[in-house]
Amino acid sequence: MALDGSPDDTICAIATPVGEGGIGIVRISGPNATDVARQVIRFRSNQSFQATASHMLYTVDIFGPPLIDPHKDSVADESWSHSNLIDEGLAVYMKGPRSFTGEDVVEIHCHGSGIALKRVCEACVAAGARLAQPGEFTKRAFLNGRLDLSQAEAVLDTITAKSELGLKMAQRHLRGALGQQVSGLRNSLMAVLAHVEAGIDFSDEDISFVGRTELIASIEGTRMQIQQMVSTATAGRILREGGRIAIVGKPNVGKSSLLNTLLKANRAIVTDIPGTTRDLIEDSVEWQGLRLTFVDTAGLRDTSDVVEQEGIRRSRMAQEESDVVLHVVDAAEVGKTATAAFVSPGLARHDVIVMNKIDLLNSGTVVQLCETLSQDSSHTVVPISVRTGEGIAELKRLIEALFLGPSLEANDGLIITNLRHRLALERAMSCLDQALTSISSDVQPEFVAVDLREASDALGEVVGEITSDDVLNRIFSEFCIGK
Ligand SMILES: Nc1nc2c(ncn2[C@@H]2O[C@H](COP(=O)(O)OP(=O)(O)O)[C@@H](O)[C@H]2O)c(=O)[nH]1
Ligand SMILES: [Mg+2]
Repeated sequence: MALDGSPDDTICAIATPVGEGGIGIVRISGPNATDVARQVIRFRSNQSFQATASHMLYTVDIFGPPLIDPHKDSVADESWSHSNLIDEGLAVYMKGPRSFTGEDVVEIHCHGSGIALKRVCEACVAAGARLAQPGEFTKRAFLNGRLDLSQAEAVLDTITAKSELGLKMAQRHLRGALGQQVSGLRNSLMAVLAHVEAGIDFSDEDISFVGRTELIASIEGTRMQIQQMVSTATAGRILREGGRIAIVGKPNVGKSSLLNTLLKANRAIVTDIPGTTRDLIEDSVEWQGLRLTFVDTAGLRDTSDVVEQEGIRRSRMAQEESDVVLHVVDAAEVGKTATAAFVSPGLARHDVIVMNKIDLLNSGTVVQLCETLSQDSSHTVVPISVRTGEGIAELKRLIEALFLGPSLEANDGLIITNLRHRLALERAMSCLDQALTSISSDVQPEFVAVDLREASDALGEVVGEITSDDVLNRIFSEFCIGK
């Protein structure tokens, strides 16, 4: 949705979720916020907005749209009768710039009734406010310099957080940690750029303001820091959206049993009949603040059953769409045949081989099979028994480590969770690469300056110092109305 409408308008919206709740809040922001509110609420204590202290809560009666007296052509005082009463509640006035948007803000808190809130909003519109567009409050906060763009996006991430860790990261971004890091990098690039440009200006006099080695070292240093940030992006996406783990393997190896154990629920049917699971079965759990979705799949085998064939096709798809794949094999079977038969060609970097049913073998054999299988496949092999529970804790720890381990420690725990940020950082990196190539092939400093400026602009986009209206509109239209 386009965010037209003048920034000088006073806007209003229901700020709490749809549905019934203890309380609901209508937020009004803009130059006429108090004028609008004055027509909708009456202070119980006979106060007025001029006299009320900012950032205090007051008990109020809330009234519907004022009736116009046709003879007087103005708001009739008697019309503030009880027939117009919507609800009683509280009002708070936050005088700009000490408010979320930086403008004058009034919040009207009433009971969380959908009807009451809608009527309060209508009353505000009748009193001269306009309904806010999605994200318009946050957009104003950004335009008024209350938040940088990465912080504004963190507001959305906070609202939509899917896990505790996702919330924690959104909060770090909201407090400006990412903005500070990126601005710091941008400032150091600008300093380098200034030197290069000074070098250009004085080139006739052949004065080199910054030594070549120094220049290269400085650009490489910045590039490395950006790369470190980019390397956290996969973990960031998983924090935001959660991770997907597919459980695949031949029929009857214990995939569904494993799913049930990991979910601690009897989600999938388990039988000793091969081909029991024919469709994808998935469910999510939260571990260590991380939301993980496990997908149980149909066993992979040649079959003439069309339903099972479709199930197998879906297994392959689930495998492709997952971040991690658990390849389950039956320990007793591994013992019988050459291990090569168990190393599926579809093994990807993060995949794990899970050797189930180790309760059927003695522990010496298990250790030996694990070693051979992991050597032949160059993958981690985790021996487990769903039946006895052996190895399950180790498997869980491994999965957690795969998702969060290295990236959480990189970059001081600050993680890139937003695709837009990642793309901008990658662009900055490739501009710096270009600059480094230019320097090493001795091209004119002017070209180096262009690349450095582009890199610095790309960083500026992350915090919103350099951003087009289109981009802003796209970002804020993702918000809900009232935010
Ligand atoms: N001995 C033993 N049997 C298991 C174990 N895990 C699963 N099974 C059995 O193996 C059979 C197939 O299990 P299921 O989960 O349906 O396998 P799927 O076809 O891969 O989904 C069932 O009879 C399970 O009870 C295990 O750790 N040890
Ligand atoms: Mg199954």
